[in-house]
Amino acid sequence: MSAERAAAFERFLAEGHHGDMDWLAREPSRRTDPATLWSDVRSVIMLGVNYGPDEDPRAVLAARSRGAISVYARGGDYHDIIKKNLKALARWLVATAGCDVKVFVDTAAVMEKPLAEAAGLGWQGKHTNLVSRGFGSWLFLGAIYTTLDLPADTSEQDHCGSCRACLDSCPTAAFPAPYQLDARRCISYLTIETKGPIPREFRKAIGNRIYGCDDCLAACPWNKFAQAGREAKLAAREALRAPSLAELAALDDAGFRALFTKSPVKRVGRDRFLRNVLIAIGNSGDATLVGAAERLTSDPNPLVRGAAAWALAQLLDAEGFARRAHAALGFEADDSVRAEWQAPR
Ligand code: B12
Ligand code: SF4
Ligand code: SF4
Repeated sequence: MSAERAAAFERFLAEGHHGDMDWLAREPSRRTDPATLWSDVRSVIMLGVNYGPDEDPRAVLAARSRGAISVYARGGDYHDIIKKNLKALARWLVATAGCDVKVFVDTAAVMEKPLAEAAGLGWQGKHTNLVSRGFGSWLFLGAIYTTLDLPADTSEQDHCGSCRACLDSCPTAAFPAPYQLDARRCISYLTIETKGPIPREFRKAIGNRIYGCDDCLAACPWNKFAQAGREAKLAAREALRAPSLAELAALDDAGFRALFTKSPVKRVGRDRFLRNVLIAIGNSGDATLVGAAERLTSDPNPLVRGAAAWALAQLLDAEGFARRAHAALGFEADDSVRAEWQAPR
């Protein structure tokens, strides 16, 4: 990876843009220098898998009583699906060329985007993701590190030009500058990585996005060349295209696991997911969802109870909320939940 990109990564960490993702800051040289991760590596083969949606993923944002799950999480878990395919390819490589290999998708200390750019798959756009001339912003990435000495491809050029559609589309102003993301402001980070309550300043802007966000990707004009993905296991499940918030709010642990079996959503667990659903309920303007939020004010998990209090604060009038808060504060012992009942709306 170029020294310039390595320096940009160091700056991202120094500015704290990684938030609570401490694992990103652990041994940064393993990310910026593949040979530090594995000293035998001679070449990196980068792969992209098209997961282009078959509809505008932003359409569901207008259906405020429904939840918006980002495109990458509407189907099966790409980590498992792509890793399986990469392993098959790696086995073939080993059998054919007699080399050693390691296979990575997302979770290892590998900077997949700069590596994919260097391999000519696309360029890192102003939204910081890889954009491809053939597939727009909808490529998952994976890597095969190998001991084989392969000729290097030509790196792709930046084709963003004067466009800034992705930067202007972000609901939470998460880009301090083009090509830089402050993850702490990104809805993807807030709904997936954040373990505690979502900071108040972002709750309204989150709208009905309950897992991830696609706004900057979907705004990219290069998507006009994109095609719907063809990997059946990655295709959107009907139940996850625009799920009803009322139904999601009723999920217990077993129901959550059953609905999200083999889905990346499973990773956040039922309680964090319900927190997100309650933020969306608060933003729905739908009075029929008061009962769902009300039920969750007595959930065993404080994260859920606190988000339920916030949702009620949005849906009830001031007098109704004050009455409800007074009753709850009579028995609520958790400080973070008490703060939600006491906070100004
Ligand atoms: C941490 C992480 C996140 C974090 C931080 C995202 C980020 N942009 O860093 C959070 C949780 C927010 C996140 C969100 C998402 N993620 Co994510 N994430 C990762 C992960 C694990 C590491 C990324 C990383 O190293 N970040 C650290 C930053 C500093 O690195 P960077 O983005 O490359 O930053 C570079 C630029 O800032 C650049 N730069 C700085 N200044 C300048 C100036 C110029 C002129 C240029 C050209 C460049 C430049 O230099 C830096 C170093 O290269 C990768 C998987 C992996 N192992 O690589 C997936 C990955 C990046 N995520 C992915 C996806 C799909 C998403 C989401 C779309 C999911 C969703 N729908 O909600 C969103 C997109 C949000 C966004 N706009 O980036 C895909 C992206 C695929 C692609 N086509 O690029 C990846 C590659 C996973 C995969 N295997 O497919 N993600
Ligand atoms: S994923 Fe959403 S919140 Fe995150 S940077 Fe893109 S538009 Fe902004
Ligand atoms: S929306 Fe425009 S600026 Fe953003 S990545 Fe796409 S081409 Fe680049």
